[in-house]
Amino acid sequence: MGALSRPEEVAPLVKMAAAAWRIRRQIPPQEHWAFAYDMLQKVSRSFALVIQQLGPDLRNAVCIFYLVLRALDTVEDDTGVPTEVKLPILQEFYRHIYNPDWHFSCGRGHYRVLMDNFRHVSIAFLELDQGYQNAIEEITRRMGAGMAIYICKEVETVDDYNEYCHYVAGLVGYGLSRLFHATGTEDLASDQLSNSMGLFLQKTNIIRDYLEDINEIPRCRMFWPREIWSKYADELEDLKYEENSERAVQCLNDMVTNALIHAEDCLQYMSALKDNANFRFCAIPQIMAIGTCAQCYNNVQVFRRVVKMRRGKTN
Ligand code: D61
Ligand code: MG
Repeated sequence: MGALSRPEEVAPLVKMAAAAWRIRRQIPPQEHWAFAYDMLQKVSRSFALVIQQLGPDLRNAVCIFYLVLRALDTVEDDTGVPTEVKLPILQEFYRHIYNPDWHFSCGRGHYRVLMDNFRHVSIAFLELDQGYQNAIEEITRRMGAGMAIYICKEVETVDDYNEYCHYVAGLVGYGLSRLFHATGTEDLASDQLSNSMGLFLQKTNIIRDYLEDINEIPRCRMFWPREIWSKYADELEDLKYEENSERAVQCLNDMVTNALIHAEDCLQYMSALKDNANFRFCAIPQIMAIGTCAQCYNNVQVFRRVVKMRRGKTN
């Protein structure tokens, strides 16, 4: 129903479908590449389209970069894997990507299919240029090490929050800047600006996913920093109860304001991009994020139901 009841969203949706069609014809013919692009579409609602509209060379590298980190994140997020098993996998993941015989089964649904067939990702990775491989390896190593730290540690302070988001998203920004630079079309962006690109996206997700995360069974980890929520409640889950609506919304606004700190860096990062496909790749997720921030700000529904941007509104 969604889009048809909103005629203004039909044209963008048709445009997106047409773009997806054009793109599907440009995938390398081998089985591992077919698997990679098929998986990309299945595990990433938000990034599959923007990755596929990149230039041919960069597109393959970013697709593999995404799948490698998504697999790493699947290990991080699987609460069924015991810590003593999980830690060495996270820490050594950057070496496993070179070995098509390695795999570790975890996660659910499409994520499990990705993990079970990870050899396809390795084989595709090994076909990338050395410069791309090096960037992907280094970011995977640093992200895995950072995730391992936060398996055993909670996000307490705002500094912790920034550090955790750096590991899981800021580092993606570093990696993408290096991949952009390696193609020769872009100057190498500063670490500060690259980090902010990731932090803004990750913090927006963390804000939006409050309810989903707090209701998860078994309750996994929460990423709202105690230093912020403790100003408004004794326990983070208290924010979801109706009697605490006023304080909950104040806390939410505090969280959104914290995320918006990164917006200026993001604009500066994007204004320096030269290639139009790279610009679109960066700007579309940022626009989604700022839209999500606008939708969440002062909105008690974040504590009642899941607040998501509709696809037709995203173009
Ligand atoms: C320009 C364009 C895209 C950018 C960017 C700059 C800078 C950073 C990022 C994208 C990363 C933004 C991450 C925001 C979404 N958060 C997650 O997916 C969480 O997992 C984080 C660890 C895995 C990161 C995988 C990733 C994501 C986006 C990419 C990419 C790799 C590679 C290339 C392009 C974009 C989140 O995942 C939950 C889930 O969705 O299952 C979590 O576990 O917290
Ligand atoms: Mg994760």
